[in-house]
Amino acid sequence: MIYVSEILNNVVSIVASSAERAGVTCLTLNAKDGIFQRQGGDMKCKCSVTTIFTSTLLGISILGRAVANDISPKVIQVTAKRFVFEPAEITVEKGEPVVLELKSVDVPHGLRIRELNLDVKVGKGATIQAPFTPEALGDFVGHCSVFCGPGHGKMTLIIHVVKKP
Ligand SMILES: [Cu+2]
Repeated sequence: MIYVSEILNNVVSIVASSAERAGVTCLTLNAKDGIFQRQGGDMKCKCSVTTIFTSTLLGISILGRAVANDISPKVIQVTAKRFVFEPAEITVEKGEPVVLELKSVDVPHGLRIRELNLDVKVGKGATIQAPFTPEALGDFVGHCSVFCGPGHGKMTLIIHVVKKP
């Protein structure tokens, strides 16, 4: 009986320690008296779980920051109203994704900038999101593309596309 439990104990120890190395679990089992018991595994287990938890949190926060800084597009809010865009000029970086959030506070308006492949319309009192990535350097003049009254022709938004610093 002792002999059998000795072998069993060794097997369990090997399994437990390889599992532990793999970071899966950290229970140390013992086949003493034919009953599996934890043997001093608790403290180690807590440490490992805390370490894994902390590393995971750290990883998520680093990843989150990377996403916020580098991957998610910059949102630029522009308001359209008879007969201006506010602000009337914005600056973006070449190759950097941007989301233009265009809001109309009165009548329907639009914005068209052929060179930047931008052509959107926004309904009365609505807000739309126009994602784009400027691929050319320069100053581009966008025009309102929905007739909105006598000053419609002068309603422009200038987009400056500059080099990334
Ligand atoms: Cu207009």
